Amino acid sequence: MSGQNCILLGAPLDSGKRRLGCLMGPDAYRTAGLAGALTDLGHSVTDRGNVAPAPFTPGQHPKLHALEETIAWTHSLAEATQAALQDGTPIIMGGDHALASGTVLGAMRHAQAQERPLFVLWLDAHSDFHTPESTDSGNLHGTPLGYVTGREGFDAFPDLPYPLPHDNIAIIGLRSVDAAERAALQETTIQRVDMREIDETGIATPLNTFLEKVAAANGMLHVSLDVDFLDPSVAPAVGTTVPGGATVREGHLVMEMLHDSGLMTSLDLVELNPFLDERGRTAQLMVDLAASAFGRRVFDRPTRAY
Ligand code: B3U
Ligand code: MN
Ligand code: MN
Repeated sequence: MSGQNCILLGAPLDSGKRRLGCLMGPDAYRTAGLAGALTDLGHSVTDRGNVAPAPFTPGQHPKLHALEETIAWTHSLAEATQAALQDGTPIIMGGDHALASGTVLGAMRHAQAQERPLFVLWLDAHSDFHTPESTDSGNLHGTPLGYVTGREGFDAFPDLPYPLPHDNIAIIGLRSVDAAERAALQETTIQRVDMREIDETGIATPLNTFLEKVAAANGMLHVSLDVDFLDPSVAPAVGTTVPGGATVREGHLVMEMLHDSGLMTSLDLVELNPFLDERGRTAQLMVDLAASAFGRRVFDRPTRAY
């Protein structure tokens, strides 16, 4: 594959939960050398700097944390992502996972304009499928998949052009799903891959199933990589660590397969909290994973046709 136009967007959104630090994420990715890693692979890279939230007035909500700020980010990130998709492959440097309400919305708008379906691959220990009603924590980083699929209670958020179909979503890495999410998810056709399935079949099998579906539909593919997809022993810089996560090797395999598929059209890197990192190792691992998704490999091999 020839060089891509990689567009870096900083999204220092820290409003999706109470523990602060993800606002330092974009600069940690810059410091860890994300742009250089992509340039070395033959891509052209433009860093558009950091996005800012749309103007907002903070309010008080009995349960939801920083609702107005998160909605303001959803507006601005949707616009920035949609604009970047017109020029290349956006890589959104978060920021916590609440940012994906904006980036997926932008990707949905872009895909609709292209008359192509959008697919979403969610790499995460959590399912992030809550609604503002069902969340116990009140943390909106637990709600973006609920929002983009058109669940109820998101009236104050930007209108969706259409609800993202459940058939177009896969969540891989699951090991922390709240009871309300579990009940709701089981009513859907979202492809739900927990760690048990990964242990039983290997991670490539369910990923191939999903990528084949994306390819058959000529879909666009937004990938949202949460740091906690990875095991905390290798990726400690995240507020919500859950033991038993993906290994470094599983992470790279997913990214290499995404590259070989040629299907990924946008990528979120979310939940990195540099304040919790150990000498930058989590930031560095996330940069290395992104490099694998853009073609870094040990040896060339015949690519699989999807
Ligand atoms: N499901 C819990 C925990 C959580 C979701 N996403 C993260 N943590 N990172 C919640 O608060 O909604
Ligand atoms: Mn998440
Ligand atoms: Mn998570």
